[in-house]
Amino acid sequence: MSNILLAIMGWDPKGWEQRFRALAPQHDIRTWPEQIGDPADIRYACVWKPPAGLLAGFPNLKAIFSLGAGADDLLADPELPDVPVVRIVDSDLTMRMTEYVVLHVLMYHRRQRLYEAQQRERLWREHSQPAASEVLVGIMGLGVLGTSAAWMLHRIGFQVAGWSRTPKALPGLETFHGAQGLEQFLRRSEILVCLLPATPATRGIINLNLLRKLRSSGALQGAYLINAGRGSLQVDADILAALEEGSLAGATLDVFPTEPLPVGSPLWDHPKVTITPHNAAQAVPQTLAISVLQQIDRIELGIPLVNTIDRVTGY
Ligand code: NDP
Ligand code: OXD
Repeated sequence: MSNILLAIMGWDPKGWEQRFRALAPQHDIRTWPEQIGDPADIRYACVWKPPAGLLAGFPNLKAIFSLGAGADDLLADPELPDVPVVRIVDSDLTMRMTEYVVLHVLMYHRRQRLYEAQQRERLWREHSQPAASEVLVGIMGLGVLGTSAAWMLHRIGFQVAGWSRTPKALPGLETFHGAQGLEQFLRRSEILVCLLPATPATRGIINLNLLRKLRSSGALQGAYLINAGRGSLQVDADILAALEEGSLAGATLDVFPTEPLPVGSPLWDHPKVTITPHNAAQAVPQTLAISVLQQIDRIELGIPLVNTIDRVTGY
């Protein structure tokens, strides 16, 4: 029997606890902060936003599992133990993100916000409708989530390009990489979808300078931003400035530098902004606990882990 610690902040831990106990009766599941017991017993930590320093108190940890796809909060802990950090890669989470991206791309493509405004005015007015094949979508971050969303948008008919750190070849998609590929990628993108991880290299990347490079003169006659990556990627004041000057025609934001988004933020009631509460791809214990337990099985069987975080690149 190995002892597994669940330390979850910001989400309701009950569903996780029940799911882990149901799926893994062979393990002793302990929950932070009430049921830690002897810290030396804990072999695996399954966590979401644990307080900095907490994990350093478990001397016999073999691995740390982020219960989400991103592990940036973990890496920000200066006392993070030197054991593998593993993130979630799961088809349920991936499909939820794909749904979110497709929903919001289509919302701009089909001018849904305009029709909602018209409905409030009881106004029956049709607007011209470009074909999806005329619209250029750019996905920043061609990892597990970005690639899945890119394929789905390609399937619908959009002209999709992606940007990543290292070169990629994806049939049917235009790909760009690195600093040298960024400008060309932006200049051809009307709808920019951001699915990058939070790392020192991506901090503040969605700023006014970047937003001004987006293609405003394409089929949509305006540029749009969808950020479901991390809040630290975006500069809120720059998004507002870009909306104000017209270099952005609309923005969907699921993540923010400060979460929850402060009630006083002007983003809340901006007519061109759509806000969701960091739930583009909800982490659901029903399926994700299985992924984590499979990884624990790998360790116990001596099989190498998959989806580990590279501490040098930060994702
Ligand atoms: P991956 O690690 O699979 O992909 C990350 C992608 O970003 C890769 O293509 C990588 O390039 C690229 N990238 C990283 N750094 C840079 C850089 N400096 N310049 C250019 N490209 C870069 O992550 P996922 O797709 O699984 O997840 C992406 C992010 O989505 C997560 O880190 C998390 O922050 C966020 N997320 C948000 C959720 C929400 O509900 N809002 C839910 C789940 C995740 P390369 O391929 O070359 O390595
Ligand atoms: C994640 C998230 O990283 O929910 O999985 O943000």
